Amino acid sequence: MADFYTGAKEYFPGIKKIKYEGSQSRNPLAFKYYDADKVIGGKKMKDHLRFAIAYWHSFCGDGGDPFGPGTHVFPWGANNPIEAAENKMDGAFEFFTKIGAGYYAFHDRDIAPEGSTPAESEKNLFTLVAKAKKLQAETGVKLLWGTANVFSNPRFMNGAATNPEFGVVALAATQVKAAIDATIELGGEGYTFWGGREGYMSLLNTNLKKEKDNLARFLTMARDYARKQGFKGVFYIEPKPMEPTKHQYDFDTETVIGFLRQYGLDKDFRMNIEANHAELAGHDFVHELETAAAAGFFGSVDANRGDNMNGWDTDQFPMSYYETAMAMYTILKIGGFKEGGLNFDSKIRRNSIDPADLFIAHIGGMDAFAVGLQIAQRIIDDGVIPGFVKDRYASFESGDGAKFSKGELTLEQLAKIGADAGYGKTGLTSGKQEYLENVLNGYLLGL
Ligand code: XUL
Ligand code: CO
Repeated sequence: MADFYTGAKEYFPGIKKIKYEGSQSRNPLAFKYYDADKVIGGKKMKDHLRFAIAYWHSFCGDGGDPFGPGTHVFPWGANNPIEAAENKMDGAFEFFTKIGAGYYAFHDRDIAPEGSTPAESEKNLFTLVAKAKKLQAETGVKLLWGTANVFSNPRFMNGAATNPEFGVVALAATQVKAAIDATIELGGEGYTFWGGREGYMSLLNTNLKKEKDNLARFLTMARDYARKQGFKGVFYIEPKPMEPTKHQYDFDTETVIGFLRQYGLDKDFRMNIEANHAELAGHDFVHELETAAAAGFFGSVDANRGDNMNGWDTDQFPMSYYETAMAMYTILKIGGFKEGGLNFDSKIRRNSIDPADLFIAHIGGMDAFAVGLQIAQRIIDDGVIPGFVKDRYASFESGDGAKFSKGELTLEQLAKIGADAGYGKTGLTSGKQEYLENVLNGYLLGL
């Protein structure tokens, strides 16, 4: 029996299941570092990393950009849009099983075409959901999260939940309700809200307060509906500061946490952090992860990277071991993923047109996180970096410092402690950043 799924036709012929061959391998279609069953820190790599494939980039995006049409030719040829969607789904599950990813993620419109009425759109969606359910059972691949595309169709050009026209908000609801139903039907572990066009281009035509109130009301309704239908998973908000609007309401993790708390949504929603979005907000990827983790809002990751030299969402595949190590260190420190995972919200370049390129790109991304995981575990096991950080804050562990931490001091008492101690050498302690960077570089070089 083949160790991968194929439908009636094999869509990636000549490519077998991708295997781990080790760092010395020169085979572009083999993992060099991702060894799914290898145990790191008591857990298999595959269970740490929980890789997911993004349906939209891998099977829908055709390489088109504002300057020219698509360059990626998909072989899903069919007599009608439903048949094409079914073929595409066969191709998608063939890819998931050949690359060895345990999860996938989709928007409603990625898997099924829009119909001419909301009812027909929903019927189309559920035709494909039935097929996905069957293929999930056959292959063991699971749904990390589902979502609704309420930003591509021109009717959403002024936003979905934040649209100034109530009628559009109601049409967005038809999609979100159906996408929640689809996610529940497929056992999805999460449901994501990326705020597509929820933001503004100009305050001259925008009632910002009303739009944010409406967004919160919409999210509350979606949460209540999903819970009523028995959804036990996590709701994610995916922060992004700009693009497509000039100012997205879900700007970054801190902004979203404030929003969730303001509107009483903080119990059900967590963060889906995308590396490239973090960069657009002027943050490192790891800053966003650490910020979410510190506030108890860490959920899932959209794995990709931007380009330092330009300011838009390039959605390139992750390849920096430094970034993946820092990311995995934060994730390991809080005990790893629970419902979330590493979803490759990444796309191959417009000029990467060989069928193998989609595999090569994912292999590189999976290897990069496998390296990052091992470096992160090394940081923890070696203890030098965490030990340094622990010692740096040791003065809060005993005496007056401990009293301060427990909230047992007033400002007057705190000031008296300072005054009694005097200036002396207090505060003149090295932060040793360069030393710690050298230690990390040593790990990255395998020293
Ligand atoms: C857009 C983006 C989306 C979300 C899902 O920048 O990241 O693909 O991940 O809607
Ligand atoms: Co994303």
